[in-house]
Amino acid sequence: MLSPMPSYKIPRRLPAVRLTVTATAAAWAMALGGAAPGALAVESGAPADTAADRAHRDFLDHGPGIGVMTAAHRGQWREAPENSIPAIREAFADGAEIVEVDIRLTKDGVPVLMHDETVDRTTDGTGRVGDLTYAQLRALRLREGLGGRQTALTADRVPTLAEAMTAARTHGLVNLDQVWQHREAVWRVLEATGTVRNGLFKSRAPVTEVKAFRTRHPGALYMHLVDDANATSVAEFGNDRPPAFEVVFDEVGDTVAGAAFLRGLRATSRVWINGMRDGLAARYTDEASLIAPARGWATLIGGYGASIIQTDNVEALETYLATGAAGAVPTGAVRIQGEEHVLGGEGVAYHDIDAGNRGDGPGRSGEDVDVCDHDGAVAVCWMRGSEWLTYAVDVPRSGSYALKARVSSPYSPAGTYRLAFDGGAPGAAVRVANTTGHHAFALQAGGVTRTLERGRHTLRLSLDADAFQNWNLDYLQLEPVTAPGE
Ligand SMILES: [Ca+2]
Ligand SMILES: [Ca+2]
Ligand SMILES: [Ca+2]
Repeated sequence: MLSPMPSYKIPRRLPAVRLTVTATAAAWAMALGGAAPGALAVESGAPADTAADRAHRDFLDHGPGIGVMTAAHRGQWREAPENSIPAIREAFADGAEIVEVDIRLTKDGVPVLMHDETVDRTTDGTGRVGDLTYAQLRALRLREGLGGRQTALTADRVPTLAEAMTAARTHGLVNLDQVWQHREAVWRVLEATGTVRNGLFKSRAPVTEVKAFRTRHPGALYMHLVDDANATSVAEFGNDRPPAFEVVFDEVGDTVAGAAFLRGLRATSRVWINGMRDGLAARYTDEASLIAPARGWATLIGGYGASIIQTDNVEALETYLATGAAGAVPTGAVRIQGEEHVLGGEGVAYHDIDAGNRGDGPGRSGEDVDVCDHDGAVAVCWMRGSEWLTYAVDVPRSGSYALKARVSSPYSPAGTYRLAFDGGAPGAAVRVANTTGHHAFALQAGGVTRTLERGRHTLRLSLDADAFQNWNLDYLQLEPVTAPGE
């Protein structure tokens, strides 16, 4: 893919500071090499500068030296149910300045957080949000992560917008998605909760409608969404441009992905680009970033001028912004890509139960192993009972290694695997846990530790024939276990 323009500077920033009460002052003092700014402000009698104050100020700053802001898609759903209060808290704690949430109205007109039209995916209930009263909705329990019918229930409930805004008040901004048609009701909630400075409206509505809203509520933060269908709307703002534009391009050749167009936006506003899926910013995705930053975040920032990135991987993006590295192999560890199996064919190097590559990813020519490309994550897919794969593993240093696997599956159970080294007997079955989506990869500890000598080993991964199997393998990882005192 082409990098479209002379590069923007990729700003490095301090590692994310956990927003826990006990850690904040000390962490800032350590990070800055001095006293915590909050503590100084309190001592001098000035009001403390909250993370939300800083996010509000940063959002309105489009100057050349600005840092990149992180927006957490549906909150930190890797640690809590999407669009839940814990997901909002965890996103901010993990370093996001902005949390994206989706708003719908209940039958009795209460704005609540829910992405889908129905509650089926994310709760233990069924039906349309608009057909349920708030009391009915509140009786439901949210499922973990991205939900799904086989995903475990939590004790968390569907939050109201008022609860979400209150949770964010001192921590950061809230990108209010799907609210434009209810914008006045939403505005009233922001006023009532004292969170006018936290709420970020967005739409791709006609510019006259946007201008009327911004005139009526001069304090409202607003971002305008542009793609090739409404690229001309930018000019209609004249000299009264919003502080941010969300740019969506499914192809690198789109008008809105052009260098001149993006330079024009950057001159007056922040540029928000999405990394969650293919087609939001061509194929520059979160997952591609984890393989090589140039395939995602580095190019979005350096080439396309992104100054806000919305992500499904807050921690990895924060690490990238702090260090310049993404998806790095831990020191001393060995990563074995699932799709990089030994060659040699069916029955020799692997066993795959149906001919050819059933996946849409870059399988090896003439081989039957199924390889999928899940928004940039290249993984073995269509994994079924009785299948097996072999790998050549170069161990750099003799010692004890813990085995982990980066996997995905929306099922409970998802499946199991066994590992055998150097022709030995397969080990105990390792259970794959539901990650709440085929596209939701997570590194899971296998509970297996092996002592391995330095040098090349053969590793065979096999799936029991008598167990349910429907999961995807991005990679296996051997991580050195450090003995105490070593
Ligand atoms: Ca196959
Ligand atoms: Ca298969
Ligand atoms: Ca892989």
